[in-house]
Amino acid sequence: MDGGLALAAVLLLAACEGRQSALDPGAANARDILVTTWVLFVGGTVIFVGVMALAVWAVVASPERFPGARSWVIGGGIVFPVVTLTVLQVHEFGLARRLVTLAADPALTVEVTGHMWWWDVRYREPGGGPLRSANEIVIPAGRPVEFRVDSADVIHSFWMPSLAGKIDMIPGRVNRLSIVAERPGVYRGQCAEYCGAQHALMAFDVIVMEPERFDAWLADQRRPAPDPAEPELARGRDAFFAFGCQSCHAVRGTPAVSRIGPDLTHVGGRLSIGAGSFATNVGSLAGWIASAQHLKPENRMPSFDVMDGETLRAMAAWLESLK
Ligand code: HEC
Ligand SMILES: [Cu+2]
Repeated sequence: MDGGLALAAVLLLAACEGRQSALDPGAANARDILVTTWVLFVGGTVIFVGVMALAVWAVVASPERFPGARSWVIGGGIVFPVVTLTVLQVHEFGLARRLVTLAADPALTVEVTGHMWWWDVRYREPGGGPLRSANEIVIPAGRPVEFRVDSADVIHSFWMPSLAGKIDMIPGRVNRLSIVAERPGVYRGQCAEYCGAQHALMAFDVIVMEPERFDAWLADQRRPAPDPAEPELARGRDAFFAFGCQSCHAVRGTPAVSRIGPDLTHVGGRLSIGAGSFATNVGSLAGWIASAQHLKPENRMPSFDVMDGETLRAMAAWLESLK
């Protein structure tokens, strides 16, 4: 029994850490929310235990051993809740204000548009043009970053539990959020508003980099896709166009410019595909192309299951080479 309890406690505590945990904050925004969570949880527990103890006492004690009935009602029933709730409300106003306060001049703006069921991402530096990516967000540590989110279809919710609270992604409206990520690392975000069949597979990786590394990364992302270095990769690229992938995807540096699906210019350099669903490698890319509808039913990309194996491998290898 004791062993079981200890094991349960260890498992529960272990679940608090990790790349998608509101209990393991990596930014002031998330830390503020966590502190409030603990205050409510511990305070609520203490009050609950106190009220239950009083209730038991009231039942078992004889009336003459329970003096001051009136002052219990006024003190416990009116004064205590009014004082406690007023203090909490004031704290809450302050918290809400801090959470929505935008940095005066963010070092980077990241625009994110929710689609059923993936994320279109644009980076903008002050004075710079937009740089498009998808399903992965890279930001510098220690610098203020502003997110501007909206939706292309239904209401989604943009949530990076380790870094900030949720904000709704609403069609036709831009919601904003400022954060300063404190430490480099890989975090995970997730859509937090039910948005259809594949809501659960609408996630993304968040990579927080040291500022110098981030600058190098961003400069590198501006590069268009390189020309294929090997005949197999060239074959993969040609097949990409022969099968009409460009009708939904963009690969900068090629004639593919469509915005219906995720930008694939640097897809091979991203940690995952299918909106945070599968680790990126030649195998998962080939699997996705051949059976997107099997891996993520009803997503907006058809399965291309009519290709011969060699063509499929070449296409996957080309995409994987787009780092
Ligand atoms: C009808 C539009 C359409 C066509 C045609 C299409 N795709 Fe897609 N593709 C999508 C959409 C939409 C997604 C996002 C799916 C999701 O995760 O919900 C996607 C996702 C992907 C991804 C994963 C990207 C990521 O960052 O998660 C890859 C890789 C991909 N497509 C490759 C291809 C290839 C190769 C072809 C041609 C054989 C192709 N697509 C044809 C619409 C399309
Ligand atoms: Cu969603």
